[in-house]
Amino acid sequence: MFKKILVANRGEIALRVIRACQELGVKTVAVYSEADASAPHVREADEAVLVGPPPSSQSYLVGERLIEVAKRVGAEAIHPGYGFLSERAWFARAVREAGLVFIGPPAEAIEAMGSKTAARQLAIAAGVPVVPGNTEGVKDADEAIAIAESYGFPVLLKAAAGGGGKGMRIVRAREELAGALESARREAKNAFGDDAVYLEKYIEGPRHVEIQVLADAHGNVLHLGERECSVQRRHQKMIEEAPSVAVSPELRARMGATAVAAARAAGYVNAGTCEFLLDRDGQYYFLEMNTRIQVEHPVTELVMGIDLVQWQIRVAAGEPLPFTQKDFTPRGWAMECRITSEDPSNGFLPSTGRIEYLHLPSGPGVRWDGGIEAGSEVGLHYDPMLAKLIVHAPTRALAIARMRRALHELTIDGIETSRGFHLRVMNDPEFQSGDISIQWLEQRLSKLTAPTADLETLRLAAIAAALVAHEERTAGRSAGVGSAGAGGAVPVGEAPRGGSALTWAAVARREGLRHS
Ligand code: MV4
Repeated sequence: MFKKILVANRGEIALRVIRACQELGVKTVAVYSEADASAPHVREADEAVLVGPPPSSQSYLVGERLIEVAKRVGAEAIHPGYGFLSERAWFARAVREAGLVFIGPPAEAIEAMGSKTAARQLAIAAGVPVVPGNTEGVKDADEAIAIAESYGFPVLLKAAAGGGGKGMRIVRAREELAGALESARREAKNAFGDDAVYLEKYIEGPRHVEIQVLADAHGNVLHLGERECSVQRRHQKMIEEAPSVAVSPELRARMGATAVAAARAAGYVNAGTCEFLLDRDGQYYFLEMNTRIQVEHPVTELVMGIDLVQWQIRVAAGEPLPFTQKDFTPRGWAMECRITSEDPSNGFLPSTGRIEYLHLPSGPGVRWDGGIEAGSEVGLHYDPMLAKLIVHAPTRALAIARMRRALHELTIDGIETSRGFHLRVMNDPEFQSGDISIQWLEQRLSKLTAPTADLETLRLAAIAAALVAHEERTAGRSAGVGSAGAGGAVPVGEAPRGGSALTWAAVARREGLRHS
């Protein structure tokens, strides 16, 4: 096992890696920008090195400097987390050439999956189902029209170098193709420096289901089931769960075997994820492979009972996986809400400021993977994701009830966050039914972000809430809001149906007493 690892990231994932290392008895070295001098990941690591000014292009993305730091402090390996340098093949290669271990897949596997057209070719060769489409960039509009007409409209133009939805255009009729091709090329060129665009049949209303894979350097490749990631907005996932209501044990086994075949074809080692579209008929199509640990990995950890980040480190150190495929059957239901510094009532505008007060949820089945604390300054230099709230329960209905309870326990003062939005999703009957697709959130957004009451009603509620809280404080006893008839008691062991489990009065009481 390594003695010391450099953590080339910040925020919650840097802390997540540090925690894994602490449990493995591995020393950690944090790196940080000037904006992060007092960040929790800096304090929790055994050592920390300043690597540059706030912009990530001058700090967390300067690979050569991070490698230099790793060598200077005597680290043997670098964990890149997600984002930043995690999927840059040149960085994985530079780390290896410096005589260090990159805790992730080989540079060649990152490269093989980095180009979407190359990944499609590799998948097809491995017998992995992909969406009907071509596997090379289209020459011109005439060729695109000919290909599109062979599958039928609608089709989707995609950037060959792409990912994350950039350079994508839905084309519903032949007249639109030439214009869409031109704008997709322009966007792809700007985003990736490569204007190659190819074409796929457009799948309407699918789910986004991904399979976690884990591979060691001894030829063992296993899958850890699926994550349902359909609840997303503009290609940003908001809520993830494991398992998926749409995946039976039989489908899980088939999709899992497909993901393992794709990983083997790429020479994959370490943790990775195969993304699929799952259509309404239960057909699935490989989209791409993410060659990193993902934000949503905790839901898999909870239902499979394994620490994925520790296993990333162990397989990077050469340990063989001691598991067989039979060891991985999901137990219960896990759900994750991404807590972001965005204002849902204002078009998800990023919110900045100081976290004045922070109260974290806890209790049975609750996990908080965060990178913030009271006093943290939230700026615009980095991703707005502050933390992840993850729950685990026996069933999906109980996981939703537990998430609702945990979201009610959470207080973040000083900035706007996605907390209230998540509460409304948990209370949404369509979300509760599980009948969702990748379009669901955007179609439902106006209902989920509409003001709940007019301003005058809110003002009166706030005054009433302050009075209730004051009354209880000065009376020096618990009035028990429930006994006054305003509380929302929930029968033990039951998932509350519809509506909110906690009324304004109960919330006021908790908040009022918490701050006193
Ligand atoms: C698709 C698709 C429908 N049909 N491909 C979006 C980003 C990239 N990972 C692939 N994406 C899609 N590819 C075909 N042939 C719909 C999407 C898509 C999507 C996929 C996963 C999660 C969210 C999405 C949101 C919009 C579109």
